[in-house]
Amino acid sequence: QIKACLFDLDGVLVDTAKYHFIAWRRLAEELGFTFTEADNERLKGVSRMASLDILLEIGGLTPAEAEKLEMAAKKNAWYVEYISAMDHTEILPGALKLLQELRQNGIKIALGSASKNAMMILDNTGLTPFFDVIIDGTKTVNAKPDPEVFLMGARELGVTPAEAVVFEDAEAGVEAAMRAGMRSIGIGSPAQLGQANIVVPSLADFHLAQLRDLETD
Ligand code: B16
Ligand code: MG
Repeated sequence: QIKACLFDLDGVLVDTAKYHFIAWRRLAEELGFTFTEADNERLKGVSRMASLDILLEIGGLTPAEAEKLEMAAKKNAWYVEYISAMDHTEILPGALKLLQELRQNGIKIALGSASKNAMMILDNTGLTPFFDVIIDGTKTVNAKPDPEVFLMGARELGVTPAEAVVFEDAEAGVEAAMRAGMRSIGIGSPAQLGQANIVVPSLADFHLAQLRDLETD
């Protein structure tokens, strides 16, 4: 029986990918190269430093570690500036309704995000009260596809992996769910998230009955 749902944040509950994109693009411009929206796809669900490595690879740059830390800090300061202006209007379609339905049905809810800025985003959008447990990038050591973030979430909720379902928009996140022994709902395209048990274009296309169907699979 499914007792808990674990949600990724960026790309599932809120569209912060656009803010990550403009902040990384600003850094690339400053470094003298172009960073496109297609390039940005590669950064989804990936940790901050791993994202920087991808960006630098695109630009053909190999700076020293200290410089890299400065670059990441700069990008993050811009990103925080952008997300500090977020409000509830930036919650993605279907997210609020699903969270409300889950609560009404006694299903526990956890956050499983790679972001170190998750708390600010949850607070600004008013989503914080929905969560029984919040696991974000400040609590984990290993980035997705490592299953750590979801295993920690399930443990704190007091459910087994088999009783938990993960909602993810990134390939690395779906893989992390699989490695945690959890079923997953992919939010996006089947071409990219084919490993998930169910793939829907957005949370607005997901219904509680589909969660029940998973139990009988
Ligand atoms: P930060 P998620 C991830 O969040 C983003 O998808 C990814 O693009 C970002 O680099 C990562 O968080 C780290 O974020 O720089 O704010 O710590 O999708 O796991 O909720
Ligand atoms: Mg995501």
